[in-house]
Amino acid sequence: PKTVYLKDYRAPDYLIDETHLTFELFEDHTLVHAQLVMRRNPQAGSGLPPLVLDGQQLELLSLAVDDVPLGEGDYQQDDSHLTLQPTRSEFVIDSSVRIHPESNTALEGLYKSGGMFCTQCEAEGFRKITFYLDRPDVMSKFTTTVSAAQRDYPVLLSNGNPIASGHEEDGRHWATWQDPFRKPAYLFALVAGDLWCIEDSFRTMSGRDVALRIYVEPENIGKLQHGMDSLKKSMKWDEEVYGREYDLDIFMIVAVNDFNMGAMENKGLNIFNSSCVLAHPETATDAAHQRVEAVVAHEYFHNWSGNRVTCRDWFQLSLKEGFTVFRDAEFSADMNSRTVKRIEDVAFLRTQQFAEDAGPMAHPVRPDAYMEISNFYTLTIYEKGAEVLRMIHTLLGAEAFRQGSDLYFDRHDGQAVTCDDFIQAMEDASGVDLGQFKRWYTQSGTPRLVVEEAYDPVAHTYSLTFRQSCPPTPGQEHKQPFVIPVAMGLLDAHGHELPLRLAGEAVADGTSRVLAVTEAEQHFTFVDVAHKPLPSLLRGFSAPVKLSFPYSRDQLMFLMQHDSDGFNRWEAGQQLSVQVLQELVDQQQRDEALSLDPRLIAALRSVLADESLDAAMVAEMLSLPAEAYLAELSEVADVDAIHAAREFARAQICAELFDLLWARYQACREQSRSTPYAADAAQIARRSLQNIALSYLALAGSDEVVDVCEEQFEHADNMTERLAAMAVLVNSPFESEKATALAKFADYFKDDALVMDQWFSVQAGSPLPGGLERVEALMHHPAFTLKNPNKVRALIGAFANQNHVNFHRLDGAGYRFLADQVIALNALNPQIASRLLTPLTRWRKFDSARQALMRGELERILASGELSSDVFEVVSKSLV
Ligand code: B3K
Ligand code: ZN
Repeated sequence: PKTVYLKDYRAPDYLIDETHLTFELFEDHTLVHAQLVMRRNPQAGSGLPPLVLDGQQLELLSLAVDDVPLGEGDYQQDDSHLTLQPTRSEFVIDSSVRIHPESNTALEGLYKSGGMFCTQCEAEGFRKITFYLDRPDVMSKFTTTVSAAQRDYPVLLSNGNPIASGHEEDGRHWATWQDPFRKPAYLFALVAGDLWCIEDSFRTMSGRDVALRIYVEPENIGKLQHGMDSLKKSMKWDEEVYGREYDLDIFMIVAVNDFNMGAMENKGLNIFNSSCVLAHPETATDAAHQRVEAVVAHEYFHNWSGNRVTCRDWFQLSLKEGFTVFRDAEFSADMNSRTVKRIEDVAFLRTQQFAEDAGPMAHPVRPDAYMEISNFYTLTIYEKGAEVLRMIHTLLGAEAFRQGSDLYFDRHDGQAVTCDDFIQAMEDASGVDLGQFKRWYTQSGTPRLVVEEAYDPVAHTYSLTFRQSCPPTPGQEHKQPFVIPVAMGLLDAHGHELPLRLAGEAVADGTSRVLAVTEAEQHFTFVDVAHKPLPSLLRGFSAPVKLSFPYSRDQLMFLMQHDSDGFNRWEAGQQLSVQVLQELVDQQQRDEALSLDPRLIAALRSVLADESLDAAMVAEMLSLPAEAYLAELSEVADVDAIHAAREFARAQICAELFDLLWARYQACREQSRSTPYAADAAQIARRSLQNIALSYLALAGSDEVVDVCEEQFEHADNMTERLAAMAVLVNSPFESEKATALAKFADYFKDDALVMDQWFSVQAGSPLPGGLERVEALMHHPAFTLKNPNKVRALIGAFANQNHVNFHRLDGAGYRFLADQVIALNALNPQIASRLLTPLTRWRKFDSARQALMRGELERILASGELSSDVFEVVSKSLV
């Protein structure tokens, strides 16, 4: 595969003003007729260069230009292009091709999921449907006719509005859809199937009524209400917060079972992985409900940030993805608990994206080269991209940011643009120079920010010195300083916030402010500071950096109690836990008896005892940093020592705080029993406290705890409680209770694919010995198939990503197993194969024995035969 470079970008030679498509769907093939109304792009030079259309795996049946059929000598074809020589600057191309959705296991282009036809075109799937200029800067008006057997495919959908339909005499029927908005081909969608829908409507801010429909296979019709509620909330929020109104008369979502990603924002016809839109209290956890709300919002928000204004090329992917993740995160924060949302997002970013930034696939938010664009739908593009947007929001303030986004949407409506265009709009609206800030788009790696303090008791000044640096990443040895917004405050000995006045300022300006660190080394001096304060730094995680300040454990306990910033209270607890756990890891490595710093217990005791604290915060504070996060923080991750240390700490917490945990558990469970389920913030908070308490209690191993576990498993009216109780049993030594629970669960839910995914995941994640053998056995379970991405993620993905001790077995069997699955999937579904590989790419984090084993498996994959560009790129870059 060859590398594509941003520097090689050229505007398209030709444009496609209109695209008229006809699909004839059959069981053993599909015919696609495309009529493209084309013209020379006046912005791309003079003369008539050859026209090079993209096309892959297409069987060309006929081709004509301006109604004149072309013979074989009139065009050239290779495995991914069709080239011909236009003779006029305006012309019409007609092509007919045969494709095979029924055998498309890559789930890209047109494919079948169960009994329905559906599409996934982003990024480059449309070229597997017809010959086209498959690039986002070619925007066209689409008219689409779909014809299929009426009995099996009563519902025929595409983008835009339905404009005609009819019947043929042979049991077939057809429908024509027209999308009035010009769009790139990656936003094209088609669905045909035996689907039911729920319907609702939304009145927009200008008073138009929009029909809302969510389509699903009939057995899932009862799981759509939460998705619909989420959609209506999203539409309202985008009007209120961004002034963005929906623009078509109809908005549709279709749920499909086989889908590579979460969902896709096709214009007017979003296609969703069923896991991201179906939700019912009895089958979906609170986390799943929140994910549905977030993904529905995300795809809906793309209608402006992505569809009305799209990307010029795929290097600009974060233009739409980072922005839209930032938008959906703010939406979720407004709908639920802002602090808890931020804690979850930061924990995820620091564990996963920081690891990506430190690995062989590290790339900037705007990459400058790729082999396979599908590999660049990454945590860096999405999550770090969202952090970059959040920093702009922080630096500009909410009001100027909104003016900037208004300007961006107005200025570029209907265009395909770049990250620079976005920044320009933000600068023009705010007057703030973001020139240096743009390094966040071009430099990869996670910056380090080392902070030192100095107090002068005579002058009453307090200075903070910031030193930033960024480790080398592939292709980027040296980095220039970033603009790092540090939200901060100063606490006095009573935990009160001090007014903040920097040297040179006439008056103090509030008690929390944002310092912009722009130099490699920079000092900020506060004046009028009567006593030495304690700093609260990087409030709300105001920048995606690794900040270090030499806090003592006592200072961290103080911040846990007194910081006015909820995020930083949690963060202080995490830092305390990290210090304490790292000490245990050291003890374990030296073969010493483990001894837990009692201050951690004391801190958690006061958190647990404080009934006034939000239950969600209590649950978050009780959660020790994940093994993956501890691994990320280590120079060389000792997975066994990390696991032993963390388990030891958990057991101590259970032993020392049993009574408090028990009391809070019982109180929560009692409320669960007496209140009907709702997926609202208060109940979600309560259940998360209840479930984490139960997971600690179970470590006592006593009969009373087994009893409450079984009670919760049997009698809960919702999946959040039932699954948590089952997970606790699965991770316990109570073999017979465990077996009973697993069997009952599987028997009851065997026909519900999404519930069985959870059943697989819980077992795949269990750190008890023998994990690999259990996973291998589950691969033969009748509900498992490699062809369904959700199943692959639930079983293999959960094992390799969440079950560190078993996956990193010293004999390398975990690595060998993963490599075998990657090799099998490479032929079936390259995108899923390549994603599954991620844990092996992190080999540099481990000891030399594991490094050799992991590299060995990467080399085995490389030598295994014909590799997809997806797998080749990741494996070859990982071995460099
Ligand atoms: N834009 C899609 C991404 C699909 C990419 C497939 N390779 C999902 C989203 O971010 O909304
Ligand atoms: Zn997106």
